[in-house]
Amino acid sequence: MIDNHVKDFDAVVIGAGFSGLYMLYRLREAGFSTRLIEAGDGVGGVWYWNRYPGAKCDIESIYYNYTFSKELYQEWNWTSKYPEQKEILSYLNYVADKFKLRKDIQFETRITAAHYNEVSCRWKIQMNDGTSVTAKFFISGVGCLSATNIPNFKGLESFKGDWYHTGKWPQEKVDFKGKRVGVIGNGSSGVQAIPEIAKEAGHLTVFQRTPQYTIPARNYLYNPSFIQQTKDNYEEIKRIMDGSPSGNGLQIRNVSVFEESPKERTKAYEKAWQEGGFAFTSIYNDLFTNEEANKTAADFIRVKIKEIVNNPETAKKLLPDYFFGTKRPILDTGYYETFNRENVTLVDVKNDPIVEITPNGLRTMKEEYEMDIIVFATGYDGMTGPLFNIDIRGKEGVTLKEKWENGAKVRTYLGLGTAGFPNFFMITGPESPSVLVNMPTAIEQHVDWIADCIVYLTQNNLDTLEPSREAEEEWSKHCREVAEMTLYVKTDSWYTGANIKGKPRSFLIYLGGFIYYKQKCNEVTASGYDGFVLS
Ligand code: N01
Repeated sequence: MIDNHVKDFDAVVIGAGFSGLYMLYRLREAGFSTRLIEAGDGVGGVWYWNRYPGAKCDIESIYYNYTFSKELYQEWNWTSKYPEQKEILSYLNYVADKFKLRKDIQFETRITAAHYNEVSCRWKIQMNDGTSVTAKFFISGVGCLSATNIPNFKGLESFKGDWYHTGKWPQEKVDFKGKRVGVIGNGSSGVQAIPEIAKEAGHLTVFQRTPQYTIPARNYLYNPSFIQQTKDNYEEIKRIMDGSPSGNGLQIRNVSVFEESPKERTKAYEKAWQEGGFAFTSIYNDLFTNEEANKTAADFIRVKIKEIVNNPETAKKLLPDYFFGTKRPILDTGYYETFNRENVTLVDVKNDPIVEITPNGLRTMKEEYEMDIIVFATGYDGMTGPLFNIDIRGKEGVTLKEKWENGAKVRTYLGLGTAGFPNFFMITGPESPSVLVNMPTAIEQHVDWIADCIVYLTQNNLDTLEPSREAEEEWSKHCREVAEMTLYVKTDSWYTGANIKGKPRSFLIYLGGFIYYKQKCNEVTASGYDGFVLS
């Protein structure tokens, strides 16, 4: 039970996902009084909210976990290569229990505002229940993908059936049996949910705006002896995660597409396709920087789609034409095959846009579809969305939204902090490698950096730390320059903010590589926080 009488802390952390739980653990171990505030009634973050059918992780489970505790790594047994949402949620509950974290977590409470007081050098944090607390350090673990995007379709309130967003799925099972179901959206969430819903629904209509490239996951159950091996090789697993550019053991083969003949390429793509997983994205080193190189992988997948999908008209609608991998690559279990089912229809809403939700379903320009349930797999206002949902104000009462010009001019130093907001830290914030690295790896690195920084400030009797304007200008410029060298910026996606109507377009994920990024963070620490202003 939390003690509601305590109103002042060394640190307040938002969100009980991978980030917040480890942040709480590190700060408590270092002796700081810490309160973690969580909107849900349990721990888990995205894995608490994303309970939709088929939800699972697309990173191998032996890498999709914390490595800070050898004991924890020895105790936990993953059952399959790609862990299901339920299993990850159990893992995070296990972590919360093992390290007795719950006593410092205030559940079912949402932080609405956090204002910095320049006189006291403390943050005042306001909650939706009307209460407030103060803290020297204010740390965001809100995640990159927690602000759901429900497109503003006319008439949603008139719909007589049930509707759900994949990222706010109810705890109880949704019964699709015999129902007419519509799924809007086919990103990672839609591609996972669609095959599962199709198995149960009377009829499923998929409303697709942009076709997607997806690669078979080919998930399988782990052999217990394999899991024992990973435990015996804990140090090696840690080293692999630390030393790989994406923090998940995947190494990009240092070979250009053009160094191999078309025949060799097809063989390499086919081998990776049969193996399943993201190995497909790591076969060549220029897939995401060279348009012609990219086209070879895209063409391979387009051929696969035509082979898998029986109806040529449906297959044609499913063929993507953007650069492969510039929207997040997806792993699937029977996605394209689902469109061979008699109870599944595909509607191309780029050519026949959704006009409105009606009491009985949904109307496109050309047709009306009757439905009992609508599933919004329409994604998130990524990166800045969760931060802008809180009224965060730094020096002189300037809001984060104002400083970042509503997203048009985001400026951070290493994605960890932003000038004018002293003692405010972001775990996997904008302009850090975040979602393009295995999240638990990126999170552990950020949390360790932040915890070490707070210890340093305390040991040196310092009150505040914030990035200098020059350092953040330089870092943001570097982030933009690296992104411009890739094909990512050429595609409309949530990475670029193009998925949200009116959102300024910017690429807020650092693409210079996790290894270089970590080195840079370590150098900053070693230099006594070069690029930060300390007082
Ligand atoms: O969201 P998305 P997501 N009318 O933005 C469509 C992570 N994740 O929840 O492409 C019609 O990718 C939109 O169409 P378009 C992962 O990082 C991981 O699926 O914009 N359609 C698109 O098809 C992922 O990238 C895991 O044209 C509309 C879909 O909705 C991220 O979360 C699992 C529309 C949204 O796709 C987000 O994935 C799940 C409209 N008005 C999520 N608005 C794993 O670990 C949007 N769409 C496996």
